[in-house]
Amino acid sequence: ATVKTVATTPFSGQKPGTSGLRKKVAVFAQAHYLENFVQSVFDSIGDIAGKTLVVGGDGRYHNRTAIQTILKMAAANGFAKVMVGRGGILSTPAASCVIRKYQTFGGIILSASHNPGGPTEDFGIKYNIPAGGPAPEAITEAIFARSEKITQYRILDAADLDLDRLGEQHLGEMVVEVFDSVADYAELMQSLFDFDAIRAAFKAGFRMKFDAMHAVTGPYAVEILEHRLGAPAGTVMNGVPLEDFGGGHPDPNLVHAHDLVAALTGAGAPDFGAASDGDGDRNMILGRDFYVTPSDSLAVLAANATLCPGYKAGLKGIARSMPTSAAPDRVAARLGIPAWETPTGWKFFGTLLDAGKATFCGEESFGTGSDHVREKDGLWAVLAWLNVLAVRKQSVAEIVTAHWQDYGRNVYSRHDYEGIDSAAAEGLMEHLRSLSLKGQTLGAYRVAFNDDFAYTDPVDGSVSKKQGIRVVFEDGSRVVFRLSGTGTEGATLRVYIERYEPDAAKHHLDPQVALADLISIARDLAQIEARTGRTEPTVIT
Ligand code: VG1
Ligand code: CO
Repeated sequence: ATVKTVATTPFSGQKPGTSGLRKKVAVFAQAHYLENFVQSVFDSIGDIAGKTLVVGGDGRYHNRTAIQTILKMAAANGFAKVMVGRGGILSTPAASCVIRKYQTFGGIILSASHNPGGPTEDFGIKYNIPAGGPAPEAITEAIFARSEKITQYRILDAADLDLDRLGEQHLGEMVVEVFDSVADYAELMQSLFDFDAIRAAFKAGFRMKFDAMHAVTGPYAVEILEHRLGAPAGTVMNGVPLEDFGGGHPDPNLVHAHDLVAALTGAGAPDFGAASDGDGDRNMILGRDFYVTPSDSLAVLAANATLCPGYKAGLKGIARSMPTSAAPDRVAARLGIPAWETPTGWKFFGTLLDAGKATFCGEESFGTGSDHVREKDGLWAVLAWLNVLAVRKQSVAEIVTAHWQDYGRNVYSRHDYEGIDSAAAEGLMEHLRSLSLKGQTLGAYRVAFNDDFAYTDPVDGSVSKKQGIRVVFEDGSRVVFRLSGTGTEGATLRVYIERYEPDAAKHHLDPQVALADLISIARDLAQIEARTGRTEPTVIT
């Protein structure tokens, strides 16, 4: 096999967003497009000679093609070894687990997460650092800068490898090891949670449904829930990963995980329901006729963490993204541990986890996780809930409502306006940025302050600006506005609404009702209808 040096010219817009570079498949399929980005990664991460890289993806359309290219480029650029999940499959948390366990020089994860897959849908790529987490901004910016100047890339002229055959193969000087995508991850989960207690619960008749949404978690969930924990066959729904996710939208929320929601509704429904997304890092938690808001899920798990063997010693701190509700902060205060508020995106939790300042982290966008890896972890959250349910022997609804009674409820909702005109979206954000609202009264609320959230990392001092417009009221209620950094079409406006409700008599109210006045304040402030033409959000969570 010979190394080819291929002349190329830059593509504009190879800038990683909230979680890597995400584009339509047709964009990635252009000659040199993927190669340019991968070479830009290899040129930006330091000396790779003799090192090991992990590669895998969520199995979506173009996954295998991209992996073959990356393997040949890794060989041509001097990696000694690449570890690939069998069939090219690795969930995002499993990739993080393997990077850490085998102390590799990071990994490349191929995913567009919750975005649909297929020839006309989305693809994505990101580099994770040796600690196992998404590359921090300094690195993603270096990759982008490199992509704008690139003139050539290196690739081995060789035949494709068999990604389905376990064991070692060779690509020139480089070893390619195809390994079991599930085993290391399942072992890690077993070390953190009380599998005996969960197994006993299933044996005693506890029932759940897990919706893998035809995405990457199918094989992980079947192995862990059905094989290791003894849940009945059929507990995992849509468990076979498909290149187009069965035509669905692998986003675990009330809109897209409708099969699961239907299965959890009514008297005969199972005790517990959960779903994960395209790449396995998100989770949605349901009880029978009960939905757990992700912010509450983080708070409840943190309050109950010591019931899980891996967290028996307690938590060092809790971190949440800025738009996530303050429910976890209340738990941190009670526990006497720090509560951290970071910008949106898991990459901002890495330094806190590495420094031992936080143990649990979460985002309102169905992301929950801990210091066991450096990504959010869908099945981890499911197992944490199973562990808590098995020990407390109460229903999901009982546990959450008791939590609200104890701490008060941070009533919360997110409204997404998807696919709006990009210029209109930018104009809307500029308008919000220009407002000075301090001291003004809006409906029943007085504005304490408004700003564009800026973050200084408490560990490495790096500064991230323009992370979302906050309008914070004197009673702690908030509305927050951001533009999505993961979409591939037009712009998506996210509006986050939160109000604290201490009165237990009002905890049962539908958040859309309880938040109605703040929702209309947010609409008016941002002039949503006038600027976007939209009267209603496309997705409410
Ligand atoms: C969204 C979520 C964010 C999450 C990111 C990646 O980003 O809001 O909380 O970290 O997706 O999740 P944005 O910029 O679209 O709001 V995943 O599961 O797509 O890797
Ligand atoms: Co994801």
